[in-house]
Amino acid sequence: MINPAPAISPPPGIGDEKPGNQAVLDWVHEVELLTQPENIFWCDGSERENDFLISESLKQKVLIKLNDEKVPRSYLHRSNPNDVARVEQFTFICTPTKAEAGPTNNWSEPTETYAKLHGLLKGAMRGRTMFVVPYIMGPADSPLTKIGFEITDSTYVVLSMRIMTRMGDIALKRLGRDPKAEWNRGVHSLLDVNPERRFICHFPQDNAIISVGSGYGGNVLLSKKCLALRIGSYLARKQGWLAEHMLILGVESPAGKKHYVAAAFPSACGKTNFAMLIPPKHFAGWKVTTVGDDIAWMQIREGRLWAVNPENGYFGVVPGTSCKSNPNAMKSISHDTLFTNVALTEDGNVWWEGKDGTPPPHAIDWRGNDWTPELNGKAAHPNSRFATPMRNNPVLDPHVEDGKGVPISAIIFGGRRSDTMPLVFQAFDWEHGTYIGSTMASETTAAATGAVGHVRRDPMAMLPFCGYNIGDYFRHWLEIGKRLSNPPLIFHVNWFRKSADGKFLWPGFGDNMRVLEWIIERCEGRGGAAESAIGYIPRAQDLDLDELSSISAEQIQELLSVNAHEWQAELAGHAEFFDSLGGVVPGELLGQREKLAKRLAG
Ligand code: GTP
Ligand code: SPV
Ligand code: MN
Repeated sequence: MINPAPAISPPPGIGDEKPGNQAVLDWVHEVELLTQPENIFWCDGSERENDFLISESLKQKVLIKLNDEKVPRSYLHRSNPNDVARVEQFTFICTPTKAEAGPTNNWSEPTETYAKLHGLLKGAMRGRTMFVVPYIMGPADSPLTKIGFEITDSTYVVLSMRIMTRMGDIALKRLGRDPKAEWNRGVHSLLDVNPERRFICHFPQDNAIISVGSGYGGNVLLSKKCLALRIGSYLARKQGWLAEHMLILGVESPAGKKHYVAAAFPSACGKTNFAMLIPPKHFAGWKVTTVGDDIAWMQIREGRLWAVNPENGYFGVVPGTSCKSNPNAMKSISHDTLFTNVALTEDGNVWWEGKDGTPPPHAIDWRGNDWTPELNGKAAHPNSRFATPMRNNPVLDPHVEDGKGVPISAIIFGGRRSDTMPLVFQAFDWEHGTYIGSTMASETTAAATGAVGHVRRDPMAMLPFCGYNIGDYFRHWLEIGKRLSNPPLIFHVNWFRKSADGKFLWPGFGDNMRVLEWIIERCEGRGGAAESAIGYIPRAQDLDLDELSSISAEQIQELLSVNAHEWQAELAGHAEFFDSLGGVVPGELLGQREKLAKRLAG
């Protein structure tokens, strides 16, 4: 077998500064005894360390340097072609009982799972360097902030964690010397990057994660889906807050009034794009700013929900990103960016489907093979990604480092639905909104392995990320609502409804501002709507559609319509989903389904 991560030998002064906390030292020693690495590299997050790791990764061909004039200080990584997305079928929640993991998670018994994984990890880092990455999730001064340590044998993981988290000394300072301090233990090894030995396992009761056999994104950047969502949601329920798969954006009107909204869309369904939205010309004076593009941690203060983004960077979908669809993302990734699985042009630039300009006559595709536009294959993998620091975002919100977070006026659920779901509608109240979130559905995307384009229920966009029983999660949402004297209003959007000839009805992207403005108006007690069976829906005259010539009045009607046949099927889908959960759904939500059925029956 070719060793995918040969050891590196740092010069003195790099990788040798141990933390002062004995509990961490003990744990690292245990993992060292198990995995038997050639050496241990203690990461401090410094520039010098980063430069060294980049130079070693270039030597080992883990990274390819891009043209420094076209994309300064940026690199391309190609993952193993068998390892290009999250693997939900190999993701496990290893709570003491199966009931705690609930009907939507793969469960495996913790003692047996530790034994199996320790078997796989035994000697796994022979001839390799074991990196210890200290990091925090959340602003330095937030009460929600969590400390994590990730042990990994991949330099790509270390370099990505430096972008995606606040990494290094900042975490050691926060940890201090207290042996009882709380921190997450993450162990990652590439092993031989074999899908048959690929497991992403969570032990929420131990605040621990073990991931083996992958080198890709959400499988291995243990801060992100594993800690911030799966373990995070488990802790959030115990501690009375919410850990959600949501973007957070700020929206300021020309009069200077600012609101924050959080939105849960499933993977590859538009969070990053919405979080960086540039309003169309017609909305001169409106401004959208980004707090986060993927994860929101929210707590109750003074009867409201306040949100922080635990991350430090964006791990975003590349294909489709252009100056037309998302200019702020294009600026963000124009320098200091780590690309994964995009195509490489002859002049050392990056290329992907949907980028501005004409395709290059020749490139190297994401697998490392020759590519020309005449070939039918994709140049970039559909789930190719960028990792870029949030500091690169020209519309980064000024409150992103604010430990108390930002107050949330609206929560938006949304999915990729070619039919049934109107462009936007508003829940009657929190309980109804929780029902809408709990029955959400979306077409599957390339962000996870498996079939793409089939509609599945994905409650609150958390199906792959809820670290405990989904019934208890729904109950937690209902409980949070009861504690809020000033709850956010809840909405559902669908940018992806299609006409009979299979084309998107709504232009999307910047024009989503038109929907966002209506949402803000509703939050301010203004904004017209018609009451329908499914919630409040704007009439065409309630939306600002000026200067939107690309779309006809009939299309608007279709976008805002509730089709009785489709909604009967939808209602049946809700029942089927709730039934499939085997009795864990709270009575309030079953009651909401009955009420919806009555309203639809008219
Ligand atoms: P994750 O990082 O996987 O959680 O994805 P995400 O929810 O951040 O999705 P992202 O914004 O990266 O968008 C995913 C895909 O949807 C991209 O190909 C976008 O171009 C496309 N997309 C985003 N917003 C819109 C929209 O308003 N309309 C249409 N038609 N496509 C959109
Ligand atoms: C998602 O799939 O929702 C992502 C990408 O944000 S990954 O980090 O791979 O999970
Ligand atoms: Mn995501």
